[in-house]
Amino acid sequence: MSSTDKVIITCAVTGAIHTPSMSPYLPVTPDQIAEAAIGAAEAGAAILHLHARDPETGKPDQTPEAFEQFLPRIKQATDAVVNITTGGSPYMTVAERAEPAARFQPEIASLNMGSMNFAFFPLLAKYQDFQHDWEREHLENSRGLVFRNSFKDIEYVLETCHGNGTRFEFECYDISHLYSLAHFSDRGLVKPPFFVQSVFGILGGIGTHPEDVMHMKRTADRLFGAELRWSVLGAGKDQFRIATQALSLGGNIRVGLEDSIWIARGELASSNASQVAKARRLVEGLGLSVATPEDARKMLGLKGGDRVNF
Ligand code: KMH
Ligand code: ZN
Repeated sequence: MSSTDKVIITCAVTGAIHTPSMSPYLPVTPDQIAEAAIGAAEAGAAILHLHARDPETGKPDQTPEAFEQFLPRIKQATDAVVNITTGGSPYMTVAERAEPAARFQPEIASLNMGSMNFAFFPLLAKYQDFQHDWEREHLENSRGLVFRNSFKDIEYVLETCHGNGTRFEFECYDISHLYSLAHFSDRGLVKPPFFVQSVFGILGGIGTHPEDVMHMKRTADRLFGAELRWSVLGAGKDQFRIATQALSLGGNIRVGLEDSIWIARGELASSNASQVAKARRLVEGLGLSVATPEDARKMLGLKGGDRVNF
């Protein structure tokens, strides 16, 4: 893995897993998403990983029109790197999921590296009252949910973004996904450096044990060597424990309400910025420094914030 004492903090501000009834702080409207993203950038996030939602119901909305409501505002207010999801929600088709990244040609788009069960129904034990009808179904239906990312789907996203200069956050939820990324590298369809986002703790993916983190790192190091730019995200309560382990191993980290609505045990995060500020304290406490957006652009070989289409 390339070694530097600069750590990229990514903030994923809203996502498509949590629902409005779980936290009053989950950004839902374009104004809330823009404010959350700008606050996260001011707190030290170099990269903003973005999803959109329906402002009335909070349901994930992957139409370009939904993203158009906040992308220009974020670009005007910050220099942070904008990363548009192509994961959208696991309930959507890959064609729907790829549309916003194809249209707005961001510096980074996420790219999910394998098909898997993607389950959040155990949250039903914790939440009984919902503000919107879709929320209960969203959780319940995840018992049968397969997040489809076949080789054909991955090729589709690559082809759709081909020629736009968009690079990728390769989301790897298991060891096999690293091998799929190596396959695309062997075919010359993806180019180094490889920004690998290792995801721990999704039911259907790898767990959150320190040995899981080590195994992911060792395998990624072996497959990608000096071309690896390794980042981690821990889902839910394990977010900061996994971030701390990865920091001590030379990794980059992702936080944000997409992945965890908590700031401490039993305490909701009142903003994305509060999680970024905590991440910053961890980084600096270990004698490392927080990468600026310009640092992140150099580390990941990005095209520049002036070459996007929004
Ligand atoms: N919430 C992450 C575990 C994407 O946007 O492409 C999954 C994710 C997928 O971030
Ligand atoms: Zn996402």
